[in-house]
Amino acid sequence: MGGGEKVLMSPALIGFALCLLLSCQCAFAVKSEEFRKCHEASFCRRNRAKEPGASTFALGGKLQQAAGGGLSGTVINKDFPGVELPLEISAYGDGIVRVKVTEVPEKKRFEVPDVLDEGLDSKKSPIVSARSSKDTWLTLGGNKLRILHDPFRIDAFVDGRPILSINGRGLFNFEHYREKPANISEEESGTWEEIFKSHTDSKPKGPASVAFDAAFINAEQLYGIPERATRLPLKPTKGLEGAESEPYRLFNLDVFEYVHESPFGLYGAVPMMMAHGAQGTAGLFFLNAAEMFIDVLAKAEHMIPGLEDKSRIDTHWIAESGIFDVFLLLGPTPKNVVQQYTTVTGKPVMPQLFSIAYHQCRWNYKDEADVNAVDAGFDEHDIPYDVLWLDIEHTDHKKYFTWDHSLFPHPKEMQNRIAAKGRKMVTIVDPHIKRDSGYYIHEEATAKGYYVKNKDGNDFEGWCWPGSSSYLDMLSPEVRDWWAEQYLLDKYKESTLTLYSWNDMNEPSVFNGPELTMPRDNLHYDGVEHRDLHNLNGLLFHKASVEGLLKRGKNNDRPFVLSRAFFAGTQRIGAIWTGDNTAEWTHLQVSVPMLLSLGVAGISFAGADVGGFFGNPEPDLLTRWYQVGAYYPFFRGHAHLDTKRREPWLFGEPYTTLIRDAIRTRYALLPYVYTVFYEAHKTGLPVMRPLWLEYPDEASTWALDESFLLGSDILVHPVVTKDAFQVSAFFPGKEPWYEVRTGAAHTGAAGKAITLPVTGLESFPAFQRGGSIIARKDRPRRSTTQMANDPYTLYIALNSTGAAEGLLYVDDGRSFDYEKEAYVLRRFTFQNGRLECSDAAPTGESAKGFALPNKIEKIVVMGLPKIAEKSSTFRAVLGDTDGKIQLESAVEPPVMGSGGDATALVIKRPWLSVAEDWSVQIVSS
Ligand code: NBV
Repeated sequence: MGGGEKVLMSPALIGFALCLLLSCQCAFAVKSEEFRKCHEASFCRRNRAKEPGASTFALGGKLQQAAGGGLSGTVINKDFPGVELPLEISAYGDGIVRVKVTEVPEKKRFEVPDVLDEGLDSKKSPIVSARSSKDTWLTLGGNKLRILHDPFRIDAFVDGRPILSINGRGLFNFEHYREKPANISEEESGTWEEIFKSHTDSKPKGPASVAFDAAFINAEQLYGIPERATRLPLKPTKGLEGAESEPYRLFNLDVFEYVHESPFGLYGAVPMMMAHGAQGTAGLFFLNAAEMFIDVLAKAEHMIPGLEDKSRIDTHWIAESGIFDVFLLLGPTPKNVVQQYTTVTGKPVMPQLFSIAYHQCRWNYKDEADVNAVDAGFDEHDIPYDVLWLDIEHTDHKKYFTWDHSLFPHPKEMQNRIAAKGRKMVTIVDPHIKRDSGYYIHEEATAKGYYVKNKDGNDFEGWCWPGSSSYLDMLSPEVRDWWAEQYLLDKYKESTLTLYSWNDMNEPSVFNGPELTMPRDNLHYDGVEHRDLHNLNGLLFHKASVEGLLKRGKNNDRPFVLSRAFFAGTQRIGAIWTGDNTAEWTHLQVSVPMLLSLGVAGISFAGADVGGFFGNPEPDLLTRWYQVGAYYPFFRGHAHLDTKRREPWLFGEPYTTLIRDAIRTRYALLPYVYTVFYEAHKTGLPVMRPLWLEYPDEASTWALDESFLLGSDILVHPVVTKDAFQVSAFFPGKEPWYEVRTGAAHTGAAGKAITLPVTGLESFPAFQRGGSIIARKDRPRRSTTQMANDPYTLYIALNSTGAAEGLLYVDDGRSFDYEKEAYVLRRFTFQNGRLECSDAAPTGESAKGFALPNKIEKIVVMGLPKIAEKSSTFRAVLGDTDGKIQLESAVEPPVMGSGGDATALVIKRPWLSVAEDWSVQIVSS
């Protein structure tokens, strides 16, 4: 037990009770009183109650040029003479500024490791500064920063316009470590010991909070700070007429049966916010992994001197401990902000192709016969899938890296059988280690002292699935390295190279811990308290597992590990999902804003359990979920142990056909989705995007979060209500959008949404942008492996000038060879009836060691003017560089699409090679 806990029941009893509670299909949802509110956390209470102007902090002296670029100085607290807090200001180009305030190194204040991109330091740029008696001005290219000396305040200006002000309201607070007073006054209650429910937090270091206000000048909407099940635009929590609501909370927790509309923090945390309005976009990233509360204010009541006339949205950030380490992201566009943020925390991984295809999961596929039957079921029903998952019941008594041989007597043969069909498997590996003297992982971890300690320095014991458990201390690089080795084929017995991994419960979930997690006074590597790193815990575990697959990967495979907990920077490590949702329409609805918010905060490779984890979806809900899920970046069906079986063919017709169509649509679009992932990997732009990210000037998009874009070229207006007969659809931009299923064209209506009919369950509104060219693979197959050599179909969606353009990225779909330029990036352009295919790889880079044999089997041109004369003949003429005709292909005349005006011209079997340069002219005669 954590030493600080008051034991009311024996751990065994608590564990048993909790296991029962958690594994049963309970009729009630999350109990909000189980989770700490701001007023129950003394650090939040203290800071939230502060009146504007309360800050007693000032700049200590002159800012100096620091070694390696940037400036350094000190910040002082006028209430505590003698306490000097080192200050560092760095710039990375002209769009990113880092302001860091900490304590002297001897105080060992925790600074979050493993989040910043490794190359960030090398991007530091010099700062020119000019000082007056009141302030110091810093110039960063066209942008400026003003540091006010007293009170300490930072204002950022882009092209002369103020966009962000830190401590303008005077709420900056940095509680330095101090001696424990002999008597604790009532005012200080909760600062040196704090009780929540039956748990006592010993708080040996006392008050250590870090807080500040940030004003986003001229912003209209705020987004970000995932993860919570709520709308994308952040609603105000304070300054509202009537009652205040809870501030947003960032504290990674295993929230049992979360509800669909709640500001509660869920399994992961990214302390990054983006503000957008007519004058531009700005962002803020607070690198701090402690528990955090954030208020968004409805009204700007307190004037900021010098910015009195500016409209703004105020926010107040309050962290329990750590340091002030804030990155200002100066935009000025939403895309710039995401790019700046991912310059700081790293670009998303490039996934293996199989991992963005369809995954079939369930808690649990019971045994080998079940695995074989499910695998065969997909083939019998002609439904593609790539990965079959095994949940905790596959292990020997929840000892991860082992097999329950009574259920899975031949794990290797099973994996190989699945692999022979070109598919993969995933097994779950949770972070709680069963305290069982016969379990090699536990024995070694104990002997080597690798467990997180309780406040008294003994191995922490908590309760989780295996019963009494301990937790590896992933803050220690040595422990991570050791953990990674457990994935080696000779360590993880009966595993194979086609087995990948899944880390659940890594918040960490501790059934008998405070708020179902680890006591804050537990101790990690180098004496770091759990409170300091809590939100980083999941990332560290995820990272160690990924390192395991890298160590194992003799064949140079890109790793794939799905994690439930995450933090800023997780995008560099792998995929995440939104945890235990419920089979209800509201959960299908909220999955979209949840994933959009993650993308805004850099985490693209994410999905929600298709079908809903708890409960039994009606067949129409399941069908709709597949239709939406086919456009999630990560696409996996999953279900709770106690739910009815729901493999895609179990509901009969028309559902099997409709689910098959949805999954096949995803497979057909994979070349495009993979290209979008490549763009994300290079630029940081999310795979799934809110409309305003692509159309920032269209104010009507700023609050939209039901519709979304996949990349820039596919727009989805998902159907997320029962028996829907229409959806409200906003078409951004001025160009037409073509329905993916029918080719019917729609155009925006001057900033207004239009009503689109939904004719039945088969009708699902997804559109291709006019002006884009998308390469698809339309032949239905069993899995991505069988699609490798399939030919492409080009879908050319013309804009109003009859032009279109698109990219196609291809590599081996599997290895890191693409980093050595073994890839192909092709550009397709269409203008004046001429389609051209050319190289789009940066100069000097091209397919080194990667040959792309695939041909184009069909070209569909949408949006040509209606041809009255069906008898007109068309020819597609392929000329070589000298203009000689190489090939002539018959062309089907434009056919009417079901939208009335839509026309599509189809060039059949041109058999053009994607890897070669060519052009085709469409000629009518
Ligand atoms: O491992 C069992 C489940 C898993 O299926 C689910 O996806 C996780 O989010 N796990 C949670 C623990 C049980 C939750 C009730």
